[in-house]
Amino acid sequence: MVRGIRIQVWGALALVALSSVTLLAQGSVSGQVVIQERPGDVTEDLANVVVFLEPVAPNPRTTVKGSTKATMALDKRQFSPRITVVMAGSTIEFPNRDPFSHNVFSKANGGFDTGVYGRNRTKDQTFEEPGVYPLYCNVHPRMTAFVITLKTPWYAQAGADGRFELASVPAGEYLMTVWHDRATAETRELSVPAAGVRDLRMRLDARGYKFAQHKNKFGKDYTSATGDRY
Ligand SMILES: [Cu+2]
Repeated sequence: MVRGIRIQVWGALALVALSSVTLLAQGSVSGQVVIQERPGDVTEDLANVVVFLEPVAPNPRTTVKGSTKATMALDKRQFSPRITVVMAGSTIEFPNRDPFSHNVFSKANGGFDTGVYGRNRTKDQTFEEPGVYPLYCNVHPRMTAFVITLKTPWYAQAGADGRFELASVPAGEYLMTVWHDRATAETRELSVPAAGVRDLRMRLDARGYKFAQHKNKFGKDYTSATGDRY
């Protein structure tokens, strides 16, 4: 009986040791992104920054399959949140919380169109292909949002101060991409040791950004008839 307990204790200790080793091999990757603006412009949308790591050579330890569910509400004539990052294969719900009708469509990666739907109704869409999907509403020209679908689980959105942290990244070689809707994405190689990487400094250039009104789902300009009268 005593011997049995001892074996259990040793077994538990071995488990603790094993999980410590596993934990040691996964560090966090953190840093801060700044956006270079035209003179006099102040960055107010740093929380739109998305950072993700893709393993250079996928192996069983860095190949993770997963899909998640996320919600982007249609609320006060806006998508909320405005940017959502998920793994490819994930489904996003678009509940309409306004007392009038909305629509969600995208032309990217094959595109989709939920049709127009009213208050308290919801539609969902599964995003199979990895990529960036600009989302629009065919009723309200100012409603814009982005869904980013990835093949990697190592991604994060920055805070309002541009700081980001990706937790539990297995040690290895990665391509690190920093994305923002007003800038050209930057990609660099990143070697992640078991202890992780801290204080990365990344800079994006938004000086070339120019707002352009997108077309409606028919590829035409929005007119007042399909504009804000709903
Ligand atoms: Cu709308």
